[in-house]
This record gives sequence, structure tokens and C-alpha cells, in this order.
Amino acid sequence: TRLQMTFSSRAEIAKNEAAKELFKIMEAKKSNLCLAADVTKSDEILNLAESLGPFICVLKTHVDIVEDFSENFVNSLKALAKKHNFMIMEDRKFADIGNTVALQFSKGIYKISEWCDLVTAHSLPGDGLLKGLKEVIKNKEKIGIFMLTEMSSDGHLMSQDYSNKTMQMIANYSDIVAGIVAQSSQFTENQPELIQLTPGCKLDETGDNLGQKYNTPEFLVKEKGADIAVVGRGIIESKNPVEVAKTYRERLWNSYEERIKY
Ligand code: 5IU
Repeated sequence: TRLQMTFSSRAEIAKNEAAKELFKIMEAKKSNLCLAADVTKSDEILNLAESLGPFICVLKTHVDIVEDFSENFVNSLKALAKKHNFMIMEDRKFADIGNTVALQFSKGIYKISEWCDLVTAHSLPGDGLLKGLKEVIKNKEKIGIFMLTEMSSDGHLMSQDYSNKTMQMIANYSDIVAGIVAQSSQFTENQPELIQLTPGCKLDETGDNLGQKYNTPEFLVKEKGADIAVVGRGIIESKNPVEVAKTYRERLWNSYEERIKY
């Protein structure tokens, strides 16, 4: 099954170009760690990208929390992504009709489609959303969409039925969908070409006081089918982000190596 396959063999069968590239980066850097760079100054994000870039496969942004956004910032971030060989994911969680998400994706202050490699979206509005995003992507070389099927937060409303229907929806969009954001494997038909990204990861299983729930790297990769785990505060609020990022990377990668043995 998908869980026993290597990332490099999955790169061969990926149907979305960004997913293919991401599998290759993971294998080359031996990293399945995604950093959630949830800080509010562009320099802070760039500093994280410079110091942690070597250890991550994806740097995830929430561009709407950046107080001093500029075109310069995205250009610098793109340069660092190239230098350290990681991809940039904007966690935009699109959730509107196709026409609106196409505008949100390509226009406004952020012009997300001009700099992101990967972007997240909800399936809630139906597949018109994917059609809208696809119209924007068709002029770009390599962008991959990650669709949310379930969340890490307490009390979220994404039922198993919702998740199953999301999986059915994305089956028709394999050229633009790179994977899913999920807490457990939602693949009904194996689908090793798709990547499972799983947020809510810390070295100890706790939570925050706003409903976030955490699991360990080992549990998420070996028991829950995560290909990539997302870590934010576990790294950026630690005393030594570089050392802690190395620990996450090692524990996540070792878990993957153990997983493919069985
Ligand atoms: N994120 C989640 N849970 C989800 C989804 C996204 O935590 O289900 I979808 C995002 C939110 C934040 C990051 O940017 O992942 C996790 O950050 P912490 O590791 O600091 O909790």
C-alpha cells in the first residue's frame, strides 16, 4: 500500500507536477517536516526560512498575518526556497465559489498564485472551487492544491462522510491536486500519488487553549499515515529553533523509514 512505498517511487507516479517535485525534495533532503512560519513580520519569516530552510521540505505561510507584506518579501522568500530547496505553501484555505476563489488566488495585494508552490482549500463549496483555481493554475507551471478533509482542532465539523465526499471530488482533479490535509489516512483507493499533510504535531501530546490538538511525529507518520507533518509553535516558540527543528526532522524521517519497512 501507499504506506510502504518510498517517496521516490511515489514521485514517479505523481500526477500533479508540484507533488512530484515535493516527493523528490523530501527524498533528496531526507525531510518530511513542514514548518508553519506563523509569525507576523516578514523579516521573522525570512530569518526562519534562512535558518531552518535546510531541514524542511515545505515552509507554510499565512500571508494575511504578515504586517509588512511587500513584493520584496515574497521575492526574498522565493530566493530562500530556491537556495535551501523547499516549497512554499500558502495555507489560504479557500472556501468560496469558483469565480471568487480565482480572484482571491490571483489578485488583490497578495497575488498568491504568483509565488506559492502549494495552496490549501476547503471542499465545502463543491468542485466549482477547484474549477476556479484550475483556471488560474493553467497558466502556471507547477502549483499543487492540498484539500482539507479533516482538521486537528477539537469539535471541527468535517465528518467521515464529508471526508469521503471530498476524496470523491478530488478524484477528477488529479492534475491540480497534490494531496490532502488530514489527521488520518482518508484514502479509499490507496492513491500513493497523493500526499497526506498532517498538522497538529509536537514532541509531547498536548494541545493549546484554543482547541488545537497535538500528536507525536511517530504516531502521526506510523499510525496515522502522515507523509509530511506540520510543526509551528513546537519549533518557533522553542529556545533553540534550529536544534529543535533538527529533532523533528530526524524523528519524522526515522518514522517514515520504519514505516516503509513493514
Ligand atoms: N493547521 C492546523 N490544523 C489543521 C489545519 C491547519 O493546525 O487542521 I487544515 C495549521 C494552523 C497552523 C499550523 O498554521 O497548521 C499548526 O501550528 P502549530 O504547530 O503552532 O499548532
